[in-house]
This record gives sequence, structure tokens and C-alpha cells, in this order.
Amino acid sequence: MITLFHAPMSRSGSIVWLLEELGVPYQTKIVDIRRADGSGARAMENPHPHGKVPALIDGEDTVFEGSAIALYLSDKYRTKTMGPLTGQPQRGEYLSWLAYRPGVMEPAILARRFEIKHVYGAMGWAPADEVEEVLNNHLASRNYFLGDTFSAADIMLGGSINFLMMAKMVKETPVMLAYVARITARPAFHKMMEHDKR
Ligand SMILES: N[C@@H](CCC(=O)N[C@@H](CS)C(=O)NCC(=O)O)C(=O)O
Repeated sequence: MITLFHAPMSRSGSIVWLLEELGVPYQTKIVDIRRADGSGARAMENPHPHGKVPALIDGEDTVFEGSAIALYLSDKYRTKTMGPLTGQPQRGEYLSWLAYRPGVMEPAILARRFEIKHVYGAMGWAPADEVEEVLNNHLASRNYFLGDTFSAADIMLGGSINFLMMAKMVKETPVMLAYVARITARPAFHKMMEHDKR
């Protein structure tokens, strides 16, 4: 049985959403984490090396970091197609967008929020305004990150965009609002929200 180390109202919600989309059996282990307001503490049982969520144990495998978990699950569990496999069309795009969330999108938005000066050539991400332009341009002509097909990339990036837009850290645009409305209408998104109310 898959065990997801989860903290309600956190990034691990994306993995609850993905597991619900896949419809595979799993259990969540609710763990404490350090929160932005200074509350919380690391949980010793959490296998993430920094005590962050999400982390996941599946048999002999321990996986940490949201995008790695999304890729692991969408490759291994094919109860529903949540991303292209190696050798299939759009595999490269899929991997790129999964990497873009923690490598470019989130650091860019948070750096802007905390007023960290952007240094081209030093930071591995891009300025937040540029990231927003890329995302808006990409989604203006597509329903989902990979085009017409919803994938785990939409959960990872879209889930984060939804949160960041509600927190007023990402600008609301007609493109973003329509995209977020589309992905949050999915039953598995609502199951994830219900899970955190328990
Ligand atoms: N790069 C990680 C970020 C995970 C992360 O920072 N999660 C937050 C919750 S939203 C956390 O566990 N924070 C606790 C801490 O920083 O110690 C990922 O994408 O999975």
C-alpha cells in the first residue's frame, strides 16, 4: 500500500489529488511540518531529507519532492493515463513542465514575494513577470499544459497556480482564471479538498 506523508493545506495536496485521479489504494500519514508563521516542527518519521511534504513510500521505494513523486506515480500506475511514458509523444514536454514547477515557477514567484533581487546568470529561475508571461502565453492556446489532454503536469503546476493566485502572489488573468476553473472542476480535486477537511 502506498503511504503518502501529508500535511493538510500544503503542497502534498497535489499528490492526494493525483492519487485520487489514478484511483489506486493509498493511505495518508499526517505529519507536522514547519509552517511559514513559525509554527510546526519536523516529524522524525517523515522520510523527506528536510522534513518537507510530500514524501511517499511504495513498497521498497521512498520518493520525495512533488515532481519526482508525480512522475513516479504517473509512470508506474497506469489505471488512468496521467502522463506520457518514455518513447511516447510529448514525454519531453511532460518532463520539462514537471521540472519547471519547483525549478523555475515557484522560486520565481516566491523570490518576488520576498523581494529577492533577480540576478540573471546566477539564479536558476527567471523573473516572476517573465514566468507569468510564459505561463499565460502557453495556456492561452491550450486547455492543459500538454494541449487537449489533462496530465499530472496540470496537477503540479495548476494546483500551485491556483494556490498562488488565491494568495495574490500570481496575477489573475482571464487565461489563468479559465485554466484554474477548468482543472479545479475535476472530481478528484474535490476529493482532495474533502480529504483535508477530515
Ligand atoms: N520542493 C518541494 C517543496 C516542498 C515544501 O516546501 N513543502 C512545504 C509544505 S507546502 C513543507 O513541507 N515545508 C516544511 C519545511 O520547509 O520544513 C516540492 O516541490 O515538493
